[in-house]
Amino acid sequence: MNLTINLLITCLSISLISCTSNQTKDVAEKPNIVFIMSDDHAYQAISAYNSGLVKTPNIDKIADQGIKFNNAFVTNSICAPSRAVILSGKFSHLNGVPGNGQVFDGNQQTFPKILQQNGYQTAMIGKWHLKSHPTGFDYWNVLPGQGDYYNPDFIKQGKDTTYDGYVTDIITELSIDWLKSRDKNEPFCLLMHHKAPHRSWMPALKNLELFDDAYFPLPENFYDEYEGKEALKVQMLTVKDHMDVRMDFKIPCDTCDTVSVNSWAPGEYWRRLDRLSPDERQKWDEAYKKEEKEFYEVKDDEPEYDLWKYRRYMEDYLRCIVSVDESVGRVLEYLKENGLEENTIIVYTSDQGFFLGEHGLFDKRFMYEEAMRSPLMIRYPKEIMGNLQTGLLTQNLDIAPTLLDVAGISIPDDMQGISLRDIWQNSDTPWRDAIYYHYYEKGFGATPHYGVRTERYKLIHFYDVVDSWEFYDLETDPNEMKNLYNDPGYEQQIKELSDKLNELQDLYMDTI
Ligand SMILES: [Ca+2]
Repeated sequence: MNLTINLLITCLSISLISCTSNQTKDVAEKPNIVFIMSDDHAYQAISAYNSGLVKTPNIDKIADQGIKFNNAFVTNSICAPSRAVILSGKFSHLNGVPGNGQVFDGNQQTFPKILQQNGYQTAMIGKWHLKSHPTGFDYWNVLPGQGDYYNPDFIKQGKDTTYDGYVTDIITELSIDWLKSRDKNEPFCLLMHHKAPHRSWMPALKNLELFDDAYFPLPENFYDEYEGKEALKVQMLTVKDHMDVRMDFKIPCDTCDTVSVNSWAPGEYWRRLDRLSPDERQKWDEAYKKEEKEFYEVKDDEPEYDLWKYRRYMEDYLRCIVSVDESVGRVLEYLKENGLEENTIIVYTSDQGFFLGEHGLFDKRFMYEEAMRSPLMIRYPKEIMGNLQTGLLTQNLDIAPTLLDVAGISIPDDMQGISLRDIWQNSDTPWRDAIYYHYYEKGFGATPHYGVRTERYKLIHFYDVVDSWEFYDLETDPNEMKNLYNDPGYEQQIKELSDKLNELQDLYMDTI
């Protein structure tokens, strides 16, 4: 495998002595862990994955100097469930958080708890979103619920507190402050979880005019008509029809038609904006005047209005990404300046992927590629020489076992993931040939579904709101436009995937 060759060549070029001494140090010195996770960060909006949309030079560094996972998936594409899977290393049906409504039981086993029991200083800073207070952390300072973008409230070790500023900057500063104050004789594990770029995509005030002149072409399957896709016909998550003029496009139009579903009422949006000081609010209003003017020019011209909606979506979403990238740069810089680069494993990921107009959608939830797949990259110079990538099928389920493995701690038998360390250390390790997915929530017109994805094929069963099956050949149809489930000629492949689905449900103990 290419990975082995790359590693071997790099190792030999440094000389055998240095490789040997690294191995000795591994035993003596526990690695530090910095786990950075953003919320709803699509891999399409990371230049290491897609150079066409936005530049993310700092996030890219983690991939350039480490390993980039090109087929990293979640088990259940929505915020709280993904976080519970990552912490526990178990699927949603076993960790107690199948949807955003459940409370995470903090008494259960998590990887930070195990690290703490093994001498690690642990910290959780930023978006937690699991309803119960964090457990297993020496220090925690988290946003209540979804949190706010501006001058946000936090819960610091159980105590309500408020910080002035922009949430991404605050999470970064709190994280660096904690790194500075830690006991330098012990290894550490920092979880830095950004709120951004979650809806409703409110950028840092200094970035409100970024991308003003940019052109964002619609994705080629923006106008997917959902033929053979019964679940997509009933969802309420399209850019065209389900974004709110005020909350999503930031246009202060009280008479405009608006879409308010679930808790995302416009009132909620204004409450969030009310957090700005009068000076900040003035800056905000000034910055969006251009967009407001454009809105009245295009709103009655449908094709133009669609383009405009997509552009409004991309502008604010990407403005939020720019701050996340800056944050990663600041953390990398701190590690470098403090001699922590070599012995720290840095992970960058998102709690899931996100649709940036593919199939006409925003949001996540569905088992289509853009929502199910997340960015994942790991930098760990002691073991990964850099510029590696892999297409093996990985899941957020694997993060807990990976971090425990790197820390030299045995992985509990009841964790369901596999250590990714095997991928960069031992190319001959047999790897999974399929992944299992199960989404449960019904919000925004979404239908619960489960399915299986192999390297080439995907089989999905929607149940409850809509009962239907979908089957895709990702090699001939990477945009998942043609549901082949009822087409003649695929019976054999569908049978194989169906058997695989049953096998994985048994393996992971998911009784449907
Ligand atoms: Ca999310």
